[in-house]
Amino acid sequence: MAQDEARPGSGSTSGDHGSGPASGTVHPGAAHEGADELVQLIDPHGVRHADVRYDELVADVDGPALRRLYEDMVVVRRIDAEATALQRQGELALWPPLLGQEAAQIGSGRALRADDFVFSSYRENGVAYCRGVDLTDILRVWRGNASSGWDPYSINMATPQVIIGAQSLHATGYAMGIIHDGADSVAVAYFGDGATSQGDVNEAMVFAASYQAPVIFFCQNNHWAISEPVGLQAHVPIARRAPGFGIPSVRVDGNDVLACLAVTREALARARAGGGPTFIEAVTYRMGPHTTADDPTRYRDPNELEDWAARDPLARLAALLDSLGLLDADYADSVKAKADATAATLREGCLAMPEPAPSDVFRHVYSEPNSWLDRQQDHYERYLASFAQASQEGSR
Ligand SMILES: Cc1ncc(C[n+]2csc(CCOP(=O)(O)OP(=O)(O)O)c2C)c(N)n1
Ligand SMILES: [Mg+2]
Repeated sequence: MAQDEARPGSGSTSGDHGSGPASGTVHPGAAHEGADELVQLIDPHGVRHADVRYDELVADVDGPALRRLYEDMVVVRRIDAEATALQRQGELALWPPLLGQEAAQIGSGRALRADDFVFSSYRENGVAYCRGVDLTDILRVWRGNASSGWDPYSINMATPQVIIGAQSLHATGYAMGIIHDGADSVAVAYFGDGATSQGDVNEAMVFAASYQAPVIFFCQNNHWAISEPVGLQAHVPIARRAPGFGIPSVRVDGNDVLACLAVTREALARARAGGGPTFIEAVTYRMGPHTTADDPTRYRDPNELEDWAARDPLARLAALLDSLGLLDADYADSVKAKADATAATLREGCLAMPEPAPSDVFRHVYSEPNSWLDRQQDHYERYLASFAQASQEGSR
């Protein structure tokens, strides 16, 4: 099956993942039949399906917990919309929207422990939210005010990696360090479908398998790498690649927050128990542009977007909550108010960010003084000062 045909709802949605490889988990060396199926616990209509294998992994997710996942997704979507608006208003240079990928990010992000460590790309603002990032920090780089956003150790999440796939090596190296420390935390690398064509991701998988490193490769297959459809670079489901490296993999409905939580918990438990890496392919869809500098109407069939809008991750959880009597008007209003208040905080933080001095660009390049850089800074400051001098002379 070509990648672009492999969508939630196109395979079995019976949810019976209890029997060997047909569970959706690809074991190294296993036959591929059934491996392309998606783990799905909540279907696009909001119907919860029983699952022999994964139900027990989310047995604690009761009504209030489902509501918390819903709130997270609503708030993260609102943050994303506000940041997109800030860019359109000229307050940010660029923004990479995550619209449509909320379930993949919240489901996996909420599975993690505080001492796990995340290495992400630029689109995982929903994961950063789960890690407890200060909202202003996610905007600093996009406003052009800083070279980096936050202290990675403050939330155990590295700042976003823009070099496609590089963070998979960082995560694997960190995970090898976890083994040396004798700890039971886990490193998680988030990357996209396009990143799986990068050497870095493939090299990371070789090392992760060789060292049985406690790392999760969490691939959000959002069907596009800028304007390249996933089917161009992956003629088979991406999850099939990992078993070739000796890494078990699973395909999950990336628009189903509960299923994403379940498969991530399973992978975390495997890693903590010394079982090594897992590759998760979360099949989702980038409903917005690649970034605010992109116009997807130039390369994307509008019908495709319409198909995926019908599988919206928030709408299906809302439908499930509604069927459980957990989405009354008062509650819906309170969630909206929380999302609006969060967006207001984001906007305030953005507008109140202090402008950096031009010479700040030289700070944080090296941890120790560097005479070569000091000389450059000196030249640059004299160059800037020459403008002030010239304007003074001109006004005389
Ligand atoms: C090493 C490298 N090559 C090329 C680019 C340019 N680039 C930026 S985003 C992107 C597409 C990435 O697609 P994917 O991995 O699917 O992630 P998504 O943007 O869909 O989340 C490319 C090629 C880059 N940043 N780094
Ligand atoms: Mg992609």
